[in-house]
Amino acid sequence: MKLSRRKFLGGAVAAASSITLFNFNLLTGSPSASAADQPSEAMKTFRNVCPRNCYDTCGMITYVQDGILKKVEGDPKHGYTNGKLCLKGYAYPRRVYSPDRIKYPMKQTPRGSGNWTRISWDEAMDTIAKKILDLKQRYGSTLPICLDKYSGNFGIVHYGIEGTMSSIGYTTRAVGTPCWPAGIDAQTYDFGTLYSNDPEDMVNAKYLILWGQNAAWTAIHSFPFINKARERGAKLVVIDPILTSTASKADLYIQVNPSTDGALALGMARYIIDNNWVDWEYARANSIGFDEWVDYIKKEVTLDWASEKTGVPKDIIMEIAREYATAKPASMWVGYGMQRHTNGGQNVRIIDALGVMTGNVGKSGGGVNYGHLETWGFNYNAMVNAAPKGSKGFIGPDGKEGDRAINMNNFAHDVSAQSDPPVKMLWLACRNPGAQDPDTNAIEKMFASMEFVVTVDSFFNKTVEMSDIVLPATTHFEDWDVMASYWHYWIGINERAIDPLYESKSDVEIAIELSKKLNALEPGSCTFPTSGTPEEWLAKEFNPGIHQMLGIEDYKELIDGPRKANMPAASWSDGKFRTPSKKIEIHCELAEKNGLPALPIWVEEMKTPEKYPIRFMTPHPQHALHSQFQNLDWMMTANPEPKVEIHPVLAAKYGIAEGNMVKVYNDLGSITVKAHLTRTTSLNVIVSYESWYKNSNFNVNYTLKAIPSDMGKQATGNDGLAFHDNFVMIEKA
Ligand SMILES: Nc1nc2c(c(=O)[nH]1)N[C@H]1C(S)=C(S)[C@@H](COP(=O)(O)OP(=O)(O)OC[C@H]3O[C@@H](n4cnc5c(=O)[nH]c(N)nc54)[C@H](O)[C@@H]3O)O[C@H]1N2
Ligand SMILES: Nc1nc2c(c(=O)[nH]1)N[C@H]1C(S)=C(S)[C@@H](COP(=O)(O)OP(=O)(O)OC[C@H]3O[C@@H](n4cnc5c(=O)[nH]c(N)nc54)[C@H](O)[C@@H]3O)O[C@H]1N2
Ligand code: SF4
Ligand SMILES: [Mo]
Repeated sequence: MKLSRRKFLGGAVAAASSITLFNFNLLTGSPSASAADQPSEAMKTFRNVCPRNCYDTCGMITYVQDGILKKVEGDPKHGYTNGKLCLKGYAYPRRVYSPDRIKYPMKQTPRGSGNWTRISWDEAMDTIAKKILDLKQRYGSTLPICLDKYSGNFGIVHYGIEGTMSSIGYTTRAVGTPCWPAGIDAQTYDFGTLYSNDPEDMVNAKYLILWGQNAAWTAIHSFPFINKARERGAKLVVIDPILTSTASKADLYIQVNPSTDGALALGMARYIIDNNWVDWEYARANSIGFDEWVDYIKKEVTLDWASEKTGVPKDIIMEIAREYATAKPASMWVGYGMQRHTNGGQNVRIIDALGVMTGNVGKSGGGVNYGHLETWGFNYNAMVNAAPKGSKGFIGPDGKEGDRAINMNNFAHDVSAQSDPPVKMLWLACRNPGAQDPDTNAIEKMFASMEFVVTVDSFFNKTVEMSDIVLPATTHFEDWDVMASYWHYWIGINERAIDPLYESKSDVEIAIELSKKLNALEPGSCTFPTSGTPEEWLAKEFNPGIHQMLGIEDYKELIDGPRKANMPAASWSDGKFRTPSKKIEIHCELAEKNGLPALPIWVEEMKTPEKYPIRFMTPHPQHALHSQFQNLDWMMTANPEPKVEIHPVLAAKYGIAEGNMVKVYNDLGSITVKAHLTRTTSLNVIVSYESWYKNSNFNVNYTLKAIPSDMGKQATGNDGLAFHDNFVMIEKA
């Protein structure tokens, strides 16, 4: 029977009889047993951690009765998230028991038709394994198989997804990160790696600049620490082209022209030099090239130039320069939004240098804070699998045989560009390129050209719609895992609080199933272990280094509560920088070798094309984490539809009124979305928060070109994406 997606989902609701049985309460999210005559078990609690790609990585307490997840709360033992969650976190029961969850392995014939039928795990694995073996036989290697995994679930055991691929042979891999690569490279050039102060240490700041960072939405648990600093007298400055929720909380909001933050920081540096607020002793003792940079600023930078470039009045530049340089200690938090530009990495390097010049690096209450990976030293046991004997790989420029890397940030084009051998099969897990990647039309075309597509997910998202087979993924309440954060220093585990719902399996269990099937069909064709429970997989991730860092002897101690890594509050407080020179490299030869300026000098921003004079910014949404959460009923109540925010003066120019439908378009594609007129944005910038709404074609990425940012290659394999250098035209639809 041919079912439309809508019909199928309707059918799925009826199939979820276990939920209706429990009288799932729409308002509280607490399923209460309707069978009143049945004695209930006592409520049990479990420890979980939100595994999303979110700064906060919240500790959770999960309440379970009679095998049903009743509610989740913040874990009071988690010192950073402190017993609170965001709305998305509290909505987890709506996600776990969502009628829209993918419940069983399903196949779609033909792909894209909406004609889904339920199949058994055995049939799913048989079809997939036979396709893998067929491709290997036809092409002499598994290189036609391409994995795209990113941040749907950042749990350490989920690196088993990479393990699935390495265990079948050398494959094609999407490499890179859309989040933060330009800034990572900037900090790698400057300090040797990215390494930030403990965010709890923000309480010690006397002055705080949030630079292109929307913490009120994307890292809400930082606010108690920021507010504590303010109670102690600190001033909060927010620099953003949009008057965000975060900006609305600031003592001073600075509406900077997009992509000109480097000019603002250079203007500040000039004023700091002119007034001799420079911490010469710190800068000269700890860095190389500092005087050369000061000479550049004296020669090339004026306050008038900085003001004109950035749109920030001169007296404001002087005010923040003076305050930042003299507050001691002053903290900067550089967000990922501001580096999503063609000069984004360079702008971060200039901001880094501003921190060095004022002696704010290596200090409690200071730092140029961006993120860190200091607590991620797990074994990645599920990821490490030798390719089967005799596997043929891709010979890289270094002559070594291995996987073939392609650019995650230009996925559609890079997959299509492969010819020797071509990519024929995609495996997607924790990844939704149909919604999240640039150039959605190119993504759709590329998917259509594939022989076979497998997606592992929990919801029928845009990528699943373009797949042949979908496998149902467990949620983190149904699985064991361990979670680290790229922002705070806490680590916690996910207990299996409830049994996997329906026929869902975790990503490592899927790898086990695939290995069994492949080895049955062709012995030796897959090296992934064919046994192991999820908890055993978790246990294998720990090592003495992690134990010591957390002050534990066994991972089970994390069931009593998350632990904080034993590390200094201030990054770089030991002055041991990880650059080749062991100093902060204001003059960086590695950057120069990579074709970038050696010094943190101004690099021009991308110019607005004449045909498309409006910048279309698409930052991260409040009620979604990319394509996750916004599809849930609670989120639809909180935020029922997408909007494009337009300044009233710009709207008037195009005859657009509040609530009108607006076509936003450029050479690449178009979207039609409802206008919201607001002065929170500037005259030539419109804003739509990227997100996936259920039953909606809204997807900002139809208009987004895959323009690279300036940095990222050095540390992450590929340059980042200039998401916010996207230009469009608008008209009333
Ligand atoms: N609620 C929620 N939380 C999230 C996410 C989510 O989707 N939803 N995503 C998570 C992920 S994966 C990431 S990478 C992080 C991202 O975390 P953030 O960096 O906070 O998020 P963004 O919204 O991408 O960008 C932050 C701000 O940068 C601004 N910006 C853009 N261009 C410029 C510029 O040129 N200069 C300046 N000064 N500002 C600029 C944007 O207007 C935006 O307000 O958040 C994580 N947390
Ligand atoms: N226009 C625009 N586009 C952007 C951005 C932007 O600022 N503007 N931001 C970019 C950034 S920073 C990021 S990080 C990317 C995010 O891109 P993605 O990582 O693709 O985004 P998500 O929507 O978080 O997750 C992808 C999928 O993982 C699934 N998933 C969750 N848990 C599991 C699991 O345990 N197993 C499996 N197999 N699947 C699971 C989810 O259901 C979801 O469908 O988007 C990028 N795209
Ligand atoms: S999405 Fe972020 S803030 Fe919300 S519960 Fe998860 S980790 Fe916490
Ligand atoms: Mo991200």
